[in-house]
Amino acid sequence: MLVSVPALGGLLTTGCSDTFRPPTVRSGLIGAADVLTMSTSRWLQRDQPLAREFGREHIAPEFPTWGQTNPDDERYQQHVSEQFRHWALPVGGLVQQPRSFSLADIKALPARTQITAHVCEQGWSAIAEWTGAPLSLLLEAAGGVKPEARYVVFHGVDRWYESIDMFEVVHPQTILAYGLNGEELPVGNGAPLRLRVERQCGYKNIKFIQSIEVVDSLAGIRRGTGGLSSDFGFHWFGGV
Ligand SMILES: Nc1nc2c(c(=O)[nH]1)N[C@H]1C(S)=C(S)[C@@H](COP(=O)(O)O)O[C@H]1N2
Ligand SMILES: [Mo]
Repeated sequence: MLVSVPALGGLLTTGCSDTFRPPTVRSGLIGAADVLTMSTSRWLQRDQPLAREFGREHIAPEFPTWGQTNPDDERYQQHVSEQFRHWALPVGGLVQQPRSFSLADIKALPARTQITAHVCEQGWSAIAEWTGAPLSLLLEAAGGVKPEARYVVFHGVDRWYESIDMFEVVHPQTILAYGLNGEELPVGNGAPLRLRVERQCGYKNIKFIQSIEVVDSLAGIRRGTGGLSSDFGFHWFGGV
């Protein structure tokens, strides 16, 4: 019985592109929910609407710092003390021209500022203003992605890792943020660079990004589900 339920979910999305299907599905009933949640969200979002943006008056007086707030890593602490002047972000894998970006390179890309609600799966939410470079523009600056590219994987200094698919990558609000509420992104919130992926829960918004890798499959990333949280049982698709 339990086997047939995910099979039903699979059937519903058979013939649709990967956009509607999670790369991995948990077992049992919850697996059926994984497929239905993602396929339904993606159907509703098929025209890539923006997540709700708010007015300045809704910004929370203090945006929380949560999870890892100051990685205990010697090189990272060195970068903090140098205000990230010598920090660089390698972008590799399935891009036409793998390269590194300094923080100044990233800030030189056309910026996007958005006031959005962050929704943590652990029961809190807060509205803040984020400024950063659209991920799609960064990938373009690396020559664009190769035709077989399907996911972008982010690695954090604290060994956190996450991935998103191309549907999320091309969304205009998917940015690599270096600014929070008009200031430099604080260490507690992931300095110098963190992902904002506004249609997904807190855990997908990886902080302390230290490298980016474009891949055709998530199977080779640690335990194979594409993220630290999903490797430990969360749904890879963290749709809000
Ligand atoms: N590298 C890294 N990224 C992370 C985390 C973390 O512990 N390490 N925690 C996640 C979770 S669960 C949430 S809710 C947000 C918290 O972001 P904040 O500290 O800016 O509030 O970051 C996410 N990204
Ligand atoms: Mo979270």
